[in-house]
Amino acid sequence: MLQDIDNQIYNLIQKESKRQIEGIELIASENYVSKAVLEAMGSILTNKYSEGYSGKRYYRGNEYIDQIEDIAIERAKELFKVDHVNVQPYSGSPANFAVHLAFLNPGDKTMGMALDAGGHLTHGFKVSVSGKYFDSVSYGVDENGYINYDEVRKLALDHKPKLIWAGFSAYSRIIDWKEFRKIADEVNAILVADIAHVAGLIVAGEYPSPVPYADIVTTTTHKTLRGPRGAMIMCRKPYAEAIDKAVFPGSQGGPHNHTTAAIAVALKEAGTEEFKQYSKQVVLNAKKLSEELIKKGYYIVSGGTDNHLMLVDTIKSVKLSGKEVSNALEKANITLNKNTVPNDSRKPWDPSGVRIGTPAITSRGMKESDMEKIAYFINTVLENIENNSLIEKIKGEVKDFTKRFPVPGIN
Ligand code: DSN
Repeated sequence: MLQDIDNQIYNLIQKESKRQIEGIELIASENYVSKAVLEAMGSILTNKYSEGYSGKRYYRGNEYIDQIEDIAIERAKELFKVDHVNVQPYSGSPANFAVHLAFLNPGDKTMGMALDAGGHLTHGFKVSVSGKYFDSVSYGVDENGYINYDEVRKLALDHKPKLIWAGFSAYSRIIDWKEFRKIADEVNAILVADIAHVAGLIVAGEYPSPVPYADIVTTTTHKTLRGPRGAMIMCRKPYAEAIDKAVFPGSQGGPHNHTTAAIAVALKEAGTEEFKQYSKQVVLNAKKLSEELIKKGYYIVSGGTDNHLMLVDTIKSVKLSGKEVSNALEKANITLNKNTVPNDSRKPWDPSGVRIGTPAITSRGMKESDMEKIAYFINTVLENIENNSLIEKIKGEVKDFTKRFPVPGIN
C-alpha cells in the first residue's frame, strides 16, 4: 500500500484531500470527479504503450486498449454530435498546439481572444508557442465586457488569419458561434471552437453548441465535463486525418490509456439525467452568486453571467488587487484565482480581478441559498482584510458550512 511504501506522499495526499473537503472551491476550471472516474484513472492501464490509433498500433498487446479508446470516441461522438474525435491529447494546451500544427506553418497567422479579455494562452498569447511560432492577432471585448463581432470581423479582414479561435477561459457570456462562422467564411479561415470551460454545459443543453458551425472543436475533459485531466479534439471528417497526424506522431507519443478510460467513464456519466440537472444548477448558482455580489456592491465584468463563471473587478469593487483578494480568501479556506480583467492596466501576476466559478461547489450539492452564504463569507473577509482573528473565525464557519456537502470521489 502507498501508506507503507511512501508515507511522505501518502500524507500529502491525505492533507490535500482534507483541504478539498474543508474549503469552498471557486476556481472556475476545477471540479470533483466521481469514484468511478478515479478508479479508471488509477488503473493498470497506465502500464501500456499504444502509439498509433485503434487497429493501427506500433506495439502489440493493444486488444483491450483499442476497445477502450473506441468506446471513448463513440461516446464523445454521440454526446457532442460530431463526425470525428481524437481522445489522445494529454491536456488542453497540447490539443490546441496540435490544431496549430495541423493547419499552420511557422509564421502563419492565427487569431484568438486576448488573454486579458478572457482568452487563453494557447490562442496566440505572445509567450506561448501559439504566439511565438505563429503570427498572432488578438481581439478583445467592448467597454461592456462583450465580444464585439464588428471588431473581430475587421481584424479578420485586415489580417486574413488561417485559423480563427473562438472560446475562452474567463468570459461569462454566450458566444455567437454562427457569427464566428460567417467571419471565418469571409476570410476563408478554419474556425476552431475551444469549449474547454463549457463542454459539460453544452452536453447538458445549458450553453449553445458550436458543433454546427465550427470546423474543429477542442476541449479539456476535467472542467464542467467532470472527467479526468485530459482533452479531446473533435472535427468534421475532412479535417480528421490532419488532426490525428498532428496529435500522433506530430506532437505526442503514447496515449495515456488510464486517462482515456476515465474520459470514457466521464462521458457515460455526462449522458445521464443527473448530469443535466447538475449542469442546470451550475448556471443557476453562478447567476445567483453574481447577483448576491452585485447587491453587496461588487463590480462584475459585463454585469453578470450566462455560464458557470464570473469575473470580478476587485480594484473597482474593494480597491484590492486580484492577488490581495485571492490571498486573503485562501486564509478563510475559499479558493479562487486572480485574473486579469478586460484592458487590465496591471500584469497577470498581480491583476485587477478574480475569476469565480460554480462547477465544483455544485458537484458538492450546493444550491442558490448557499450562494448567499458564500457571498457573505467573501464580503466579510474582504471588508476585514486586516482583521486576522475575524478571518480565522470565518475560516471556522467555512469549515462548518462545508461539512454539509460531501465531496464526490472522497466522502
Ligand atoms: N488553467 C485553465 C483555467 O483555469 O481556465 C485554462 O487552461
